Amino acid sequence: MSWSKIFTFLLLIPFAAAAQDDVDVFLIARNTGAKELANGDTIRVFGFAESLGEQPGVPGPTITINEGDSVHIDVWNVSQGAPHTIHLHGLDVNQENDGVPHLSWDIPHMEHGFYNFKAPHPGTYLYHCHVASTIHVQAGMYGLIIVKPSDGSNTTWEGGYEYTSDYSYFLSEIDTTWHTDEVLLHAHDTTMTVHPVSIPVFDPQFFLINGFSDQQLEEEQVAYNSTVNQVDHIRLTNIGYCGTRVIFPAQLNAEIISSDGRPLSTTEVTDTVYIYPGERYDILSQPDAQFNGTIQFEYFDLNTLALKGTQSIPAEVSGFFSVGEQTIDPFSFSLVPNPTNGIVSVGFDLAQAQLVGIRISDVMGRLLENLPAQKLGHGSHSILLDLQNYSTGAYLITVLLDGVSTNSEIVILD
Ligand SMILES: [Cu+2]
Repeated sequence: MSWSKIFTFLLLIPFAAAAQDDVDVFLIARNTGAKELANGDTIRVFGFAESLGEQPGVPGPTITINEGDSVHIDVWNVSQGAPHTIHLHGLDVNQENDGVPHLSWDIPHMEHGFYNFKAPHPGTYLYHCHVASTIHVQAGMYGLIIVKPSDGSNTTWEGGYEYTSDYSYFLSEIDTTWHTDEVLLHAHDTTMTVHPVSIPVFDPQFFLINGFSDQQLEEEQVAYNSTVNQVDHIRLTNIGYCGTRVIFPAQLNAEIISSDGRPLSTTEVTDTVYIYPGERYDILSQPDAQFNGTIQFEYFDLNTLALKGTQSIPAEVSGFFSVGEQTIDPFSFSLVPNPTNGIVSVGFDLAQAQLVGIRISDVMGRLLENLPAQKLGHGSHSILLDLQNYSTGAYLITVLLDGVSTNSEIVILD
């Protein structure tokens, strides 16, 4: 097929039609990409792009679809040599669309093919090329697939957990010695003929989250930002050759709800998740305290369990709830007496009738008591708090107005 014919055809294909039930996805496979690493070096990569004019990204484009959608992924191989496929890792698709080349088919240079499937269970999945996959995956041919429930809502699955924000941490590594022409230009075929390639022992120097590492992560939108009591969804996916230990701050109350696209019958609250190559975990977080820290990622060797590298991303939990574009102004109140022998009066003025609640936490921000809210009219108010059952120490008192958290004050119990 000539280039002019391909170009004409491309113009006619909708880029990613967003029809409710029919989704067309377009991927260009290339062997000639370039990726800038955290140390400023640029290496050669393989990868997928959404258009001919784009460089392939590592990871490739994220494919987001709804349960029940009929999905048609049109893959064009303009890779200058190697055949490619798309393996839909973890999705229930038939043999024809599974993308394992010697068990189905592959896409030779300058040809294209469709992968068709009906999006099954909501969850987190991935795609990758399955031709000489050890090399092509490390070379960069992978991307994320997110299946949302049929209505596209922020719910984990039909009848599942509702959440506010959706975070994705896609883990992989790069060993630059695998990104030389010598390794990447090895002979390809799909007849399972052995072509000896001299590949160095995998010993990565770069440990990636969503394709970036170290100071690169500061510029990417990877930070976890939430507010107290907000429920968020965190998707963990590993397409590297290391295992990764993900350590969440305890304040996030991270709960594993699903694994490899299937809800767990018993969920588990934990601060540590081990994720091995090809695995996905869906996590719910619901921070119970203001917090400023990090989520840690520790990449370890699967054979020796030796720690190979670490990354961290900021995790910030704010005590102020946003209402639309606005943040509630800090609300001032007094604590009298302070220090106290056990009874303290919380005094404040209201400009209008509001629902008032009070929260008692320890100084680490851990919630100890959440007093029921009461409707109060405008004017001056004082609410007596009985702390006599608490041990001597400092406590954070937070007043909530109409369910919205204000700033906190410290009370000292003698
Ligand atoms: Cu490939």
